Amino acid sequence: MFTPMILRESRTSTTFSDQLLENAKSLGCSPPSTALGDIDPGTWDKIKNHPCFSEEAHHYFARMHVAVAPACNIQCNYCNRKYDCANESRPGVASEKLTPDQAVRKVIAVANEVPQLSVLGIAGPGDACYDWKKTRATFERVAREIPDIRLCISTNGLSLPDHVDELAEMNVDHVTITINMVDPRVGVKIYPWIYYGQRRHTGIDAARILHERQMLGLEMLAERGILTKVNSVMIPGVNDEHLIEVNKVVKGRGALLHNVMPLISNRVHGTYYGLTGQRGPEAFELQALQDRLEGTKLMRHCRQCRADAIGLLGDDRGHEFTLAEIPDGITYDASKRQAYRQLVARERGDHLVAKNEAIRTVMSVEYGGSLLIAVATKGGSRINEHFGHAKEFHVYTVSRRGIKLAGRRRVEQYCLGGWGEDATLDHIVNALEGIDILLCVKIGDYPRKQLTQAGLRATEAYGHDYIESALGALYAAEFGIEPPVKTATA
Ligand code: CLF
Ligand code: SF4
Repeated sequence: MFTPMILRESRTSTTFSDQLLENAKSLGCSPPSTALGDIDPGTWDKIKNHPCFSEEAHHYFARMHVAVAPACNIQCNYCNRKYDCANESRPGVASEKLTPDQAVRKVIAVANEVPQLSVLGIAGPGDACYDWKKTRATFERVAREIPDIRLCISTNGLSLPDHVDELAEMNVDHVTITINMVDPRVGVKIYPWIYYGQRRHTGIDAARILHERQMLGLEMLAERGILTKVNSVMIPGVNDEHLIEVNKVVKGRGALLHNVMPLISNRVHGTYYGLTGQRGPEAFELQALQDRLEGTKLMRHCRQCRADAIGLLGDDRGHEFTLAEIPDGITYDASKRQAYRQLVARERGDHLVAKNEAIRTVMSVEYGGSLLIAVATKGGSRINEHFGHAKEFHVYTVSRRGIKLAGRRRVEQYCLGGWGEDATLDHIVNALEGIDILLCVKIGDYPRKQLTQAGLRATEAYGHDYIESALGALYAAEFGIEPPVKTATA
């Protein structure tokens, strides 16, 4: 048995962590559990607070990036250097570049204000392994100030083998390598040149060297027990089919997770692909490819964040922390982060029980098809966002085989200043194509009607419930059985 919970909805004045603090204070919750599918306890211990390496953790924990590494040693056809590294961040306004000392000040300021912060990542804006001195200095200084923060790095892999031993010494236990090909003949269509061994290489020679260095780096990380995620950019007509082979090869060499991300390509970004009209994949194409990779561990909750992103994935607070506003002599105060972690541990225990119960419910349905359900959430594994405030929807596939995150659909916010825009609503309806049901905490009559006309049902009936509990109850109701017990309800 566990206690019903209420997450208070107050969009304007209450953050998700405030809500969690309020909830946990008023509750007697189950103890936390570390059981998570087929992941061994040692690995779970490393990923349980990492929002990228654990889908479950991303509901509770935040990462921050510091843009200390602007130099890069390769050229990708989807990057034009004016923006952050597109391997780990979408092209946008270029980040505020930081020195290691400035980065440390910023990390302390964020750790004091954002209790969810658990990971410091360096993801460019160039390549963190090539711009190594600044990366190393930043990690060393931050680890001295905040010893329990996890260190994470993202790289194109070319310089990685030179620094694996140092990464191990510094306890960097999460590394991401962007691997878009394992066949240099595919690589030549993605990389016009690389800089390696004091000179520039082009053509098949460049792609071959990059491939060999990426494979070597991957193996070296696996040998040292450093958890590795591989990011691959899906480029239709260039490497989309080839990513099946990439998946096999990287898993065979010890990658823990594979994250297939869509190419973002637009003429205004000035990239080779943008200027030559190379398109990115549609949401359904990405999902179809990910479904073909089912059975291997896939990351499906990536937000393609900027090199200076801060906060929970999908809720960037980077603009709140500009260097000019951070005092010089700032010191670290651990109290908020520690209190938050204790509360999350309790909430997570309850969530796990509710999730397992929901999975049992859907698997007990004798005859039932598959439903694609979109959920509006702002964290905490709950349906706790208004339709009009959502900037994205999490999409789940629910069938008798279980409940799976299928991805997310990014949308423009419908309601701004109390009014909804018709054009925005049209865009949202298009973005939700193929979805059967939408769950949110509130939705107005007009958008509900428009969604219904497009064949999509929206309901507030499960507002504030755990996502999985709602999906389980909904599935059972759709296919005609009563759920055993309704769990966490408002
Ligand atoms: Fe940053 Fe990357 Fe570490 Fe995460 S991001 S360096 S692994 S802490 Fe995460 Fe952002 Fe996706 Fe990257 S959502 S782009 S996967
Ligand atoms: Fe750009 Fe990153 Fe590729 Fe370097 S590795 S060229 S910064 S996308």
